[in-house]
Amino acid sequence: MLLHGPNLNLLGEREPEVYGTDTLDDHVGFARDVAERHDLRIEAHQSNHEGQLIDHIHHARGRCDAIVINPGAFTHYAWAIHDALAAFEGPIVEVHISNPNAREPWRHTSVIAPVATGSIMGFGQQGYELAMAAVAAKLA
Ligand code: CA2
Repeated sequence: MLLHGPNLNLLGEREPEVYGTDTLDDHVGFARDVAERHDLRIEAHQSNHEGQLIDHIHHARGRCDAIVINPGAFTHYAWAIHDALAAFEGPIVEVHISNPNAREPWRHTSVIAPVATGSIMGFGQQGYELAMAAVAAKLA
């Protein structure tokens, strides 16, 4: 399952210097192509609502092999997403298009990282490619 959090539906519309010009559909399409090369299929969701993301995570349990998640700004304070991910049994990869550690101090904390198998940040769209390769390697 590939999950995107709040405001990521606006990618490509603002702040191209931080997030590039690709839209969310571009990133998801790219991730799908890469996943197929690893013999993986993607179910993708984006939501601006914490509870809806949590519902998606619950629905992934027992059904999806791995979760790749860009939680948007929920990364920095959404402990309920942390708890939901902690109840997921497979690999979890946290992805960020920008490098939050190189930005404002409030972005330096991730409450997702402690329950992720690993985190990939700062590589733009390539982060999704790295995430799919990491999932494939973990599942192999
Ligand atoms: O770098 C990332 O992928 C982030 O998860 C993006 C989040 C940000 O809060 C995280 O700290 C890092 C925010 C995405 C907001 O994206 C927009 C794109 C265009 C217009 C408005 C917002």
